[in-house]
Amino acid sequence: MTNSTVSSNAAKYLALEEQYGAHNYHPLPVVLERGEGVYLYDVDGKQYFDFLSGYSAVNQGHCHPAIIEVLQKQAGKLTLTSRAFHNNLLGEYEKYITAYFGYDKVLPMNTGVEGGETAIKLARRWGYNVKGIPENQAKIIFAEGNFWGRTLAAISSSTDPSSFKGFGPYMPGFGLVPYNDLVALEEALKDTHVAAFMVEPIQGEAGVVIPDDGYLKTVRALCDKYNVLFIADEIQTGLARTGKMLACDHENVRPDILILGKALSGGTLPISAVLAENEIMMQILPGEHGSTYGGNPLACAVAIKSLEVLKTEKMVENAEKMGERLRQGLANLKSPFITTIRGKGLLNAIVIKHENPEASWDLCLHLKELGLLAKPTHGDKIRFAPPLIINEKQIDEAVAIIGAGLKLLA
Ligand code: IF1
Repeated sequence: MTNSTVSSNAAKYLALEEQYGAHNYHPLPVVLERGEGVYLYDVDGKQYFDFLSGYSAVNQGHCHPAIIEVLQKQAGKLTLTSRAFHNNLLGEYEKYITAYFGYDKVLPMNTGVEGGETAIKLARRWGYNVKGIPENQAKIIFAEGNFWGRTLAAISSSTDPSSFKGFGPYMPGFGLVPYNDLVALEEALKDTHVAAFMVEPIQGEAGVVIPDDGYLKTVRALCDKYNVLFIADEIQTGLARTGKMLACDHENVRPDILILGKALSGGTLPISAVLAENEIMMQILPGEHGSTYGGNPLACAVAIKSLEVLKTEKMVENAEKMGERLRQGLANLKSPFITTIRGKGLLNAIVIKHENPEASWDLCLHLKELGLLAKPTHGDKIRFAPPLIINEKQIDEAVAIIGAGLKLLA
């Protein structure tokens, strides 16, 4: 395993985290202090390409000027009213985002996992009130390899021991089918107690796993056939990341419940949203769900601008074009260590094959030294997901860095 040194300046910060912070992460040894567009800068002023984008939370680029301007202006005016009272931005935001994605209503939350929890509560409630599932018998089906957060419900659907082991007992009423397996899914949906199937259109954490063409279309058809809600977790794949506004748009399918997060704030603060038609959304009555910060005016202002710039700056089209260029550039490296290059738009991953089991980590350390930040997921996969504002010259520079890093792996 390559040792990566940090400057004495950076070491100070690592020591503080080591002593005073929970050890719930294993970050790359780099200490950042500034972000601008596709670049991050460490405490010593070194510049890096950000090829993780906060796990797709920074689609619009770090500190997007228009988003920051709105953030700063609203922050000095009104940041939180709680939902005990109304404010002048929540309705405006709700109108904007429901028109943007074509749903009757939105339920605003904060983190992505709260969005997932909200979607499951809505589905269960719909299951009881509309589908007629007997009380406390509702089932939710998930795909193996899913990741939708760290709460007890989220880990109860996980197939990754590093997510769920040692945190039991687990949430009842959750079932699993293999991802991209429509025969298994149809079998599971025949159970009349199933309220919903919740799935990522592309599995992010699993290593950018893309289902077969037509998978989402058939998921939609099977959910219709068996009167089951299709919940799309677009927290990582949504908001232009895959070269369409939503990853579901690649197959023109419309989920019954759409979950958004991450880039909904342009990487400035936690904002998530759950969108659905009235028949589903109105199953939750006043006082039955919410959150202190859900729908706060600061988040509303920021989310409107974050959504707006995706369109005005044509980030969907750019993600598609730059993603093609990135994958082609990686292929042209003809590296003996890359066995797979996969992705849609600017959600990509390479799979590394090397006798050294730590090769992916070592490669990320080399890339850090060369000026590009990325991190392995599940051992041998490295996600490459830069901000969607990246241009051709920057893609080419980044590919050259990745090529140089791969050469150091030999
Ligand atoms: C961490 C992973 C990615 C998500 C999808 C819901 C959520 C996430 C598809 C929950 C969050 C984050 C969590 C973050 C790292 C990152 C991640 F590596 F953990 F798995 F992206 F793949 N649905 N993903 O990807 O959203 O509650 O975090 O706002 O936990 O370190 P959240």
